[in-house]
Amino acid sequence: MTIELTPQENLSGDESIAPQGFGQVTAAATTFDPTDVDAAYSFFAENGYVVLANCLDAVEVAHLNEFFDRTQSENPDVWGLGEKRKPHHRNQGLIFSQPLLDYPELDPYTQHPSSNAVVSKILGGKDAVRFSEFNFRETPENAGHGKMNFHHDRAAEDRLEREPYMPCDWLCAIHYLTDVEPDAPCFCVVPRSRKYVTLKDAFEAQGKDYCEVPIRGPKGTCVLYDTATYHTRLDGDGSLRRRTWHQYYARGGWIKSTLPGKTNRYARAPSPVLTDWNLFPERLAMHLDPATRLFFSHWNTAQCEWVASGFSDDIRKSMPRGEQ
Ligand SMILES: O=C(O)CCC(=O)C(=O)O
Ligand SMILES: [Fe+2]
Repeated sequence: MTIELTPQENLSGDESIAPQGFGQVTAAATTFDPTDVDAAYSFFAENGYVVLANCLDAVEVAHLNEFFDRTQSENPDVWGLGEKRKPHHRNQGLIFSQPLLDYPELDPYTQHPSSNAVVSKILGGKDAVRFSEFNFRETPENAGHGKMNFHHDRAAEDRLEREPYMPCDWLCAIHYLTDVEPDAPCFCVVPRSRKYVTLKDAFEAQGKDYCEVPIRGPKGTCVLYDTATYHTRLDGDGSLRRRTWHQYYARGGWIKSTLPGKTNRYARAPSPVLTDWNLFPERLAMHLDPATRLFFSHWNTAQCEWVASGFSDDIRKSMPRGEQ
């Protein structure tokens, strides 16, 4: 099956200047060693993203690529490669939305030791790290140009004025599973953009400091970004393939914070759920180890109903992406 991206119109930037954003693309991103936790954290706290080198070893990269190959051939429907393309994520390449549901072989990746220390520090300590979502994506060969708009993912209103800003509400980790060379599609961020309501606001306020940073690197590279930070998938030459693993984390627990004009009783609640459809399998949600149960404790109402049903297959089937 030929998969082609459907190009978006550049609504967040300026179409007359660039196909995506405002075309102020810089040369290269700074990369950190994930064991240098303080340096990686400081960079993230200031910029809203950080790139970590060598977060997956060769065996893991081979395993995950073999997982893509195996599931695409044995179970093409879960990738939207079957008879019918799936109703969601149709225009932006392939996605396997909920691979954790049926593949316990992926469990060890959910709290990966390479990035764990940096992830914990960003979310306010290891006891505050919660799981949100885990998916695999592929921009296939010769998929063309998607011109994905710069956007932020889910973001909390109070980010615009709370003090202090950190820890962030949701954190996404994208791991490259194929080499992302200059002509491949790549993740691209706008540093220090998480407190703007639109990309244009960031562009106008930052002036000559505004930039779009393309993140390229060998397989095993990990990008951590605050979901409130503007980003996109920057198109490559339209022919090279890119495979990625996307994992979202949330922040757990209550923390003190202040908002201008509010009493000092303001406190930040655990992050709300990221989506209304994402499900956690029984073996993780009901894990015997309390720390693992806490990590998988951010349930949405679909999950609550699934748990109440005794993790019924029929209930799962009735849910969007329940089987994809
Ligand atoms: O795949 C990418 O590089 C970015 C994807 C993204 O931003 C999204 O799906 O929200
Ligand atoms: Fe996004």
